[in-house]
Amino acid sequence: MTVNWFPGHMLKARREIQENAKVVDMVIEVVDARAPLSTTNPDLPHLVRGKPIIKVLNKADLADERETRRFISFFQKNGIGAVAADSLRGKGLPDVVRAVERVYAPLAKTLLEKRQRVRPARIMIAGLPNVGKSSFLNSLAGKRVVKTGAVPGVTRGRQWIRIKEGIELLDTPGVMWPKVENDEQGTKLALLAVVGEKAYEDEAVACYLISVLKHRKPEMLKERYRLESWDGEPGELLEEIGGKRGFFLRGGTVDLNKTARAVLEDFRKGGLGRLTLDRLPDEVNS
Ligand SMILES: Nc1nc2c(ncn2[C@@H]2O[C@H](COP(=O)(O)OP(=O)(O)OP(=O)(O)O)[C@@H](O)[C@H]2O)c(=O)[nH]1
Ligand SMILES: [Mg+2]
Repeated sequence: MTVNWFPGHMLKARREIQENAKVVDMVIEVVDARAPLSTTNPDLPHLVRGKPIIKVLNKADLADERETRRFISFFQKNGIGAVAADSLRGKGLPDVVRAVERVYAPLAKTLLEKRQRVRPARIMIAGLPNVGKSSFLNSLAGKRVVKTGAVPGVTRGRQWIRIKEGIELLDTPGVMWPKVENDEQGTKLALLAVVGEKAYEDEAVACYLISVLKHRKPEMLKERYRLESWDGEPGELLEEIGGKRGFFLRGGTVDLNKTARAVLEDFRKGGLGRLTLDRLPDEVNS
């Protein structure tokens, strides 16, 4: 029997997204550009009942630029508007605004045809923990933050932020929880700090990272940690890294746990360069 364990706060967050979706015209789903598929929650379209979704591939500054461009055209080919962003430096925002306007255009046209006033496009942000929802919201709102106040009626209590003429943003992003389909995806989520520290072994996550780097950026791995070669198994390389860093336990064995944490921190801070973890579906077997 599978136990369907779903804590109360997760249920509440889901319900909130469902409720908020009713009063918005579209949803911006923030994903991590380093793993745009693994940080997507496949339930979102269902939760928001088919409201248009625009994907923002955030933290694009940490992802491989070429891979990001390929993911964006992949999503676009599948009819999903997608834009790359770096919320810390405010990059990609004009593209986001254009994408919003493009999605809203047909809705605005319908309103005009019905001789109704075209009101501002209303947007909700949603995404997994730590993908950068709040940073993105702040950078999109920028200095132009105008809380337009609670709107009477169904939207009572919700705060809207006027982004520019014609676009309003719900001030609280919806947190989604990941749907972990397999071990590799879970490991990627741990690497990106989407799932908590306790969910995965640091050593296993660091070894996964080393195996990816060994395959995709061996020179970088070798140089960064001054390795003799990159031939070894990930566990052996981790041990060599710890030795080079002087992370020893009493008795002289390498402190693998400390080494793993240092390597993970290195990656998360961008110290290992740009790296995209997900592969496009057509690349999986290549
Ligand atoms: N390099 C880089 N870091 C970013 C970017 N956006 C956010 N971050 C960092 O990622 C971390 C998480 O950002 P938040 O904006 O708090 O993410 P969130 O999705 O709101 O997280 P929760 O509220 O915990 O769900 C912070 O350390 C941010 O500084 C980005 O575009 N590039
Ligand atoms: Mg937040």
